[in-house]
Amino acid sequence: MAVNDRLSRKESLILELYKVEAVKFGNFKLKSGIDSPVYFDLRVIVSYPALLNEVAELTWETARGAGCQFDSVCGVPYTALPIATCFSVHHNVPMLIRRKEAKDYGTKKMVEGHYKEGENCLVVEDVVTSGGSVMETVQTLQSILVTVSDAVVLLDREQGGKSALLKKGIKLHSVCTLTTVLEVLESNGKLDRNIVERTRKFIQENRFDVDASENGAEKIVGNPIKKFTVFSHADKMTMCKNVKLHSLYEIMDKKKTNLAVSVDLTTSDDVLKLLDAVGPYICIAKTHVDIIADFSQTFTSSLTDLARKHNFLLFEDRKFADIGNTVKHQYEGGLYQISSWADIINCHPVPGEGVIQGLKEIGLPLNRACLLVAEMSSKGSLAKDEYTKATVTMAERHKDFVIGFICQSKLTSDPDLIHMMPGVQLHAGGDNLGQQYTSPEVAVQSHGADVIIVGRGITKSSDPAAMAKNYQTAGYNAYLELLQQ
Ligand code: S5P
Repeated sequence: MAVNDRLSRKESLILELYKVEAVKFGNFKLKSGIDSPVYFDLRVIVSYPALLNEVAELTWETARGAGCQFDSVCGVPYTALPIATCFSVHHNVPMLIRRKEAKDYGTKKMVEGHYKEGENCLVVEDVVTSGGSVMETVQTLQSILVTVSDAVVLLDREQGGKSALLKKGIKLHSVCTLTTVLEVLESNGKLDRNIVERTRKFIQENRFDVDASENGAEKIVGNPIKKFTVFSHADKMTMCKNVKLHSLYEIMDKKKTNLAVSVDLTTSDDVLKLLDAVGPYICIAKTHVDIIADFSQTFTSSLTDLARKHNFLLFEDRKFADIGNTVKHQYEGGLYQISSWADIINCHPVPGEGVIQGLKEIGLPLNRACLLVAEMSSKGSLAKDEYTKATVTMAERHKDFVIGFICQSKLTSDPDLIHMMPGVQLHAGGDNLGQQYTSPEVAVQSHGADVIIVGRGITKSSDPAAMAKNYQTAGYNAYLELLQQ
């Protein structure tokens, strides 16, 4: 097809989209309360089959013209689904459907269709602003070990999505940009200069502030990166006084990982096998030894052997929550003798400082460390507000033993206190028992997690080692990006 021919098709497509009000100009109040002079709602194109077909054809030609190679296509739900369907049917390429329902994620498949691990999938989207929605679909595909190198979009709003995606290794190809839309509509007498200028100014001033791709209608997602004072792991090593925390930062720096795996498996063999496989990618192995059916002292000595072999710390997630005298016994004695092998334990601050004092009496002489559960990832958690604040004060008083928090947000900039965040998976969602997930990137960059804790995201994978590597890369890259801010 001649270039002029393509340009004229693009022009008539833009005019058609304007005609059916898929692109509107005026004053639109976005969900955030911000007034926007432009609004895109590509959902309407399903009512115009010829238009949908043309959108799909031009998008397909753009991907092919850019030399994209792929085994399958996947539309970002929901607006891009019909576009991807047209690709699939007209060009005989298999399609994958990404489920959007986050609920019950733990028990439901997130991707429908047959795929092979390692196949390359082209992600299709209608409008890209920050690139956030494309990235969510990419991460879902990566979580099933399908790779993505390219995404194609009808309209790039030129608000930073293209470079944000490129940073994550995804090349974005667009049929048209917002600049093209403005030029075409202005030269065809649909928009006057004032509107064009106003729209350009709005777009420039709102880079990364809105995400227009959710269901084809605009929504605010906020700035992706919150500013914290961020220090490198090497810097933290020199700043922190606690020896155990120092050795953790040393491991994180050396192995280039901020990933803790939560090995919630129920037999010794399964736990040990998994840890041997994911060992190279983690800084911490978190256990719940009381769920292991065949627990024995041999198991804990194998655990410590693996920790030495792969250089990670052992964190027994026992969440002590009783008076000091009781937790002392629970920590030191009983079947599990936790203090004899776990580098790190945690406790709820709910009983008051006695719980820390009791644990400290046992743990400190053994050079062990403790985390306080300041916030929880589960829905309706009562650990919030004043409770969380009081937890931070408690931690500050016991920094010889307490090295930080299990939390969901950045609570302090004290280098002696670390933030470990559970409730992390490659894509947001939850399980059917109240667990809530955020992505490694959001955990690190928006919630200030120093360590991400991932359980089923890795343990339920068909290839836990490859998946742990994915999480290591996602978590560590998010940290590196934050450092460069
Ligand atoms: O708030 C919390 C605190 C913890 S320690 N939320 C959590 O999920 N955890 C633990 O992290 C939980 O006990 C489990 O071992 C792990 C999360 O597992 P996943 O499979 O949901 O990633």
